[in-house]
Amino acid sequence: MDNIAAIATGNQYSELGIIRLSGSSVVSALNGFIDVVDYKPRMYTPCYFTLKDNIAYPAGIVYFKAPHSYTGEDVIELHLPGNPVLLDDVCRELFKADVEPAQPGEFTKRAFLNGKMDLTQARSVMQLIQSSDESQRRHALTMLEGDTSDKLQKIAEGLVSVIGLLQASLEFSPDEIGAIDAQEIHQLLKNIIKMCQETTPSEGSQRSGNFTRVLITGASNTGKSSLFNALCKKRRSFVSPEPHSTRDSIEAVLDIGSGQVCLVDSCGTHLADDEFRYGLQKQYRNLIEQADVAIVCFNGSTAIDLEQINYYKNINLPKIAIITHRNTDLDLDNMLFIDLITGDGLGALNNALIDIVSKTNTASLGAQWSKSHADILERLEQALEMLQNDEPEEFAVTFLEEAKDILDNLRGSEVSEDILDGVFKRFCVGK
Ligand SMILES: Nc1nc2c(ncn2[C@@H]2O[C@H](COP(=O)(O)OP(=O)(O)OP(=O)(O)O)[C@@H](O)[C@H]2O)c(=O)[nH]1
Ligand SMILES: [Mg+2]
Repeated sequence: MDNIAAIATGNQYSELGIIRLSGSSVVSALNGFIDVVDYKPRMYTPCYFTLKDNIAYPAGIVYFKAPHSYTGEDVIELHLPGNPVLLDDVCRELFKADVEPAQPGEFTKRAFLNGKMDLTQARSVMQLIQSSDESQRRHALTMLEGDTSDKLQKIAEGLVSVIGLLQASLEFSPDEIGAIDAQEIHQLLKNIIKMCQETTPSEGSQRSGNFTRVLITGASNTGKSSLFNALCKKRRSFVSPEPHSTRDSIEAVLDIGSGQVCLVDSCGTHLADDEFRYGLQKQYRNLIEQADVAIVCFNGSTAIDLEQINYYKNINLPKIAIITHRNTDLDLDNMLFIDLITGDGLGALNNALIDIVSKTNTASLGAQWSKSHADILERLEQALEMLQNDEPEEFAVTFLEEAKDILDNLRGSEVSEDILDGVFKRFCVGK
């Protein structure tokens, strides 16, 4: 595959910045830039990186030779001083050579395609990058370590053997294959159900419902609750000119025409300068973690500071910016003006929502995992009940095959490009 590169360490000033490259010819792609050629895999090699201005920056490289790397391809980590401007310049120069900018999640996608991890683990990488609270981080880590993947693998294997046994008993007479003990099949299925129950999704990953979650967020007093009420056509959320009037989030199922979404009104985003605000901020982080789409409100009648603008830019979700109160000359991606007193602009927002939701791969990892887990368990229990009640085995096989399909989809054993892209596009670039 083509060479790709991205800044792996984020856009902040720090002692060290890392650009990660992956591809079949990253070694030669770096040749003109660094002053070392003979470096050993998995060793840190100090070097100088020369930009077009002929300034040689102190650098270092760590080379991971294929297939012993994160992506399974040749990977080079280029260590440089952690200055975002310098890192951007270096990337720009690399992109003029034989290197393409990495798409969000592309490193992990390549790892998946090269058999370095299964889809459950890849999704966990995404959740780990996005996780803000400790229980979510632990959940992501357990899956990443392959613990859950191993269990899912065992469940899948168990299912294949039970389905195989049942199909054999349907297709062949006992004279041909010997009698298959019904009790043995029941016991096998009970073991699978027990294994499945033991892989219950952790609390941190659960959330209500399985609709696309549209979170209304933004600073205090920007009209979030007014917008929530206007969209719901009901006075559900408390509106007041006082800041911080919304504290607990409020949810409503909303029909946007193309389907239903779960709309969430939330507390304002605040700097954590006291315990009360810290509590709200923590709550908000959980909400954004669970959201699939963000509507970010800005109050056009007051000065919109850089913090709010950066907040919008940094949200790693499909998003819409809404200017309330009064239009401004602010220029953000996907921006709409809405007058919540007259209702002007609500139709345009509804259309924008239909558009963005149709492109969103709805369920976040937690929701998808919770839902799939419940669906699998339900089908396994139904199949067991049928077998125990001596109902026709064909029906039990149908339920077991459905459970297997859901499991395969979750593990990525049989996944289409579309689903893959949906999963990987929500990573940040550099992972
Ligand atoms: N003129 C005008 N006033 C608005 C508009 N939207 C909201 N308001 C008023 O702005 C004030 C704050 O609105 P809220 O909807 O409570 O704002 P919020 O973002 O939910 O605020 P918090 O929950 O406190 O963070 C209320 O007095 C609203 O009536 C608008 O588009 N135009
Ligand atoms: Mg409010």
